Amino acid sequence: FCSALVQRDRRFPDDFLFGTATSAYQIEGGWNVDDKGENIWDRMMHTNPDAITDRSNGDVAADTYNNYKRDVEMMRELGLDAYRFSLSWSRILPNGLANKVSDAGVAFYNNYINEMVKYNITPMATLYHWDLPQKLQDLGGFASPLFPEWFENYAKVAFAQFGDRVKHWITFNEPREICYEGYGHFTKAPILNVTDVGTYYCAKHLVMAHAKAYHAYNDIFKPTQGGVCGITISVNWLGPLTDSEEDFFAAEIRRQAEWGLYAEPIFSEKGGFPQELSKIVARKSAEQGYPTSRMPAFTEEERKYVRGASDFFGVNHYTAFLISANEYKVNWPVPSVFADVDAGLTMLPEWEKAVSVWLRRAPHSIYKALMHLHKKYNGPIFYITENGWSQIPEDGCEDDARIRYYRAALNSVLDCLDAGVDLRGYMAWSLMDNLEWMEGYTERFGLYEVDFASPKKTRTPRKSAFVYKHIISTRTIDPDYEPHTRTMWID
Ligand code: GBH
Repeated sequence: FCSALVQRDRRFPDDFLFGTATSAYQIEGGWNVDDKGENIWDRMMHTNPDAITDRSNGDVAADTYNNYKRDVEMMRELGLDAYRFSLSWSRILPNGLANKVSDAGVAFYNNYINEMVKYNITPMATLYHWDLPQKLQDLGGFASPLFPEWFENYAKVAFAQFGDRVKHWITFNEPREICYEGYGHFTKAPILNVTDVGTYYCAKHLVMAHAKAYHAYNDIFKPTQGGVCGITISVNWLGPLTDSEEDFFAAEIRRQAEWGLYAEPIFSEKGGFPQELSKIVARKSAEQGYPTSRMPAFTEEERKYVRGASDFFGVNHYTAFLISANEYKVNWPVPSVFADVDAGLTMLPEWEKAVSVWLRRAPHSIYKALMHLHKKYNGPIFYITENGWSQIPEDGCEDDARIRYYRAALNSVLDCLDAGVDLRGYMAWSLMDNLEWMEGYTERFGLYEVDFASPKKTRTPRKSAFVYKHIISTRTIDPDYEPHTRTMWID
């Protein structure tokens, strides 16, 4: 029973959506064209360049603002079914609030979306991929209880402007990265590092904002537009290091803190924040002298409003970590989310390393993560909305490590489909090299290389682009396929 043969024979369904993903700030540039407002990444990168590995910023990035036709041409070259991109809030609403809609901002996205639709590429739009209007940050951002209202109003503008063509909506990209990294830590804008309550306050308001946008779509737009609205959560596989009961419990608590905070209120039957973690935080908060738990509660009404408020579960998946109750601990600030969890984490040395410190090719990690969610949340509809591999710029276009990664990942996707997981699509991160946040342009995730030094930001397909194209067109993974040319074509 030869596994290579089994793999060769397995097919992706014809209606499975193969795509790639990007986000506005990472590719668009045009940071101050027309009436676009300033966002928190514009502000942070301009005022605090030392925080960025190469002191770069997204002022121009891959200049998709001027190159969107070339981007769509690349989608056609790859033969993509779908493309996931994000809308820049401050490009559409320069004032952050919905009193004034920018004609130029709307025109840009209309052109971009129309170009995709013209070539039968399904647009999948993320409303928020980390670029909050600076003014709303000044007013408290996600820590403000007004945030859900601001977001709902922005979402309604987007649904009204683009919903005739966009049928797949994602409210937020990666709540964990927004809330933990931006509010509870210092690895994403607005680098608040409010360790005790930042993550938890943000989580509550983010989840409420998601639910408000979802209900607005459901009540006002879905009846005529007929699309779906979900959320994308980063779910790396987090399993126990050993078979001990302690490690099992530690892994569960770590999962609750990493993604349960955002998934549990929306996808669990009961709703509300994860139970064990809530208890731990409540107990520690009392010991630490806080008058109430550092993790805010949902009222009964809120719990019901949020529970079930999603048409699908978007998963960004990259890697796996092993969790230990006693080993590999670091000195987290006290109090903080990961001090609340109080567990250590590690990766195995035999897992192949990418350039990003957090990224390795961990075996079957997609399968483990999705099977876990599938069982826990009673078989929701899934999309994998990101999955990808990084290299240094100097590694160029012969990216065999990325090809190994994608083949393994997609094989794991086939395992999920065989096991009955309702997985409808897969978006590779990323269509092209882009601004990798705090790492600037030093880490590259693209199927296409971008020459950032060239005036046109020239895009060149890597070897992995040809392999992905072949997988999409044949609907199978041929482990021996070798592209015979490095010249791209459109089928
Ligand atoms: C995604 O996040 C993002 O959605 C996307 O914008 C990004 O370009 C892509 O990944 C590649 O990074 O610096 O060691 O503290 C993926 C999940 C989790 C990856 C947090 C970076 C930072 C860890 N991210 N992680 S560290």
